[in-house]
Amino acid sequence: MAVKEKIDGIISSAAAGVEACASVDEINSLKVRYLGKSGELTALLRGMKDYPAEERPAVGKLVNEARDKINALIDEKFAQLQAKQEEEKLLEEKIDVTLKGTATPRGSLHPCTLVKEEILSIFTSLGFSVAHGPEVETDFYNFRQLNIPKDHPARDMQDTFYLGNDILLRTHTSPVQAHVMEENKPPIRVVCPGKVYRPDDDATHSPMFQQIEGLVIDENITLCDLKGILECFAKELFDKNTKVRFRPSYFPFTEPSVEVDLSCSVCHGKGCRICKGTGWIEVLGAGVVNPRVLEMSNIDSEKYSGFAFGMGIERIAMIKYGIPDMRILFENDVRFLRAFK
Ligand code: 2NM
Repeated sequence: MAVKEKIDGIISSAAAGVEACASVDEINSLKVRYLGKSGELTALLRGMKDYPAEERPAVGKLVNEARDKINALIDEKFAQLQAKQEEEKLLEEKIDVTLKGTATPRGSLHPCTLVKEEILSIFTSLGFSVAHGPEVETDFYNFRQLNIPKDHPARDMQDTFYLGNDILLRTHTSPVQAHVMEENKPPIRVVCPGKVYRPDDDATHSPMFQQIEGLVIDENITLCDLKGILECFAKELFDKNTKVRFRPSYFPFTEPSVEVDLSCSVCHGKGCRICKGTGWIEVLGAGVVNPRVLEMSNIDSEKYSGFAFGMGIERIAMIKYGIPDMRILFENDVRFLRAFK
């Protein structure tokens, strides 16, 4: 029967085709070619009417068997190729989880931040709380409330960046303490850290620097309490043998006012480069709060008295770490900053 040979021919050419397939795409197009609408087997079924009626069932059976056989070959090859393709993809995408990672370099705290945190921790351990306030202030809180009226010569001590007629960048953190006095009743024990601004710029002055000021108000507070607290602070910040010396000075918000020197922690008073041969380093300004400042904040100056002090954080960092030029603290040269890791 010629048709059987023809069908066998189709099967063996399909089998050879399947064998030669190397990808899932190729097997898919082979499937269309042999089993699709315009395939040879479909053509045979379409031409069935040309066969004598008694042969048609046998031809139909042969075509169906051939279709099943080719289908099975294709399915089997398809499964093989798909498995192979998946395996290749897995190999290609393989990652070595044992490889060393790329480490992100860790930063470090700025020396001024380290010094500020150390100073705050000394004062909080002495019972002080920490207060913050705005860097943009009014003339009232920065000056007048602190007994520095307009056109007073004391204003020349603190050259000022004005943003408007009565608005300025605070020149010290004292306005924070003015707010604290206004909003709280004594006893008050507070330290105020923060950025302050003055138009100076040289090896020992920056137009922006940081301060910490302290304020204590209670009954019977005297200059002795100030000295005791500052001695305790100095011994913690530098070393146990640090001595504190007061020299008379002037601030409009304190009376009496003092400059506070600490014995040089480098040479212990013998005289060196850091203390310029004097054995002492000027570190703070301080004094007994002027009663007028208390009265302006509605605190009864007959009943209460207080002391206040202020220091520059950059200056303390320079002393503590032996930094000769303040500008180094603002350059953010990583070779310098990394030394504080
Ligand atoms: C200093 C020196 C002396 C000070 C005074 C006040 C306040 F709010 F009580 F008036 N706060 N800070 C003060 C006193 C600050 O810095 C060198």
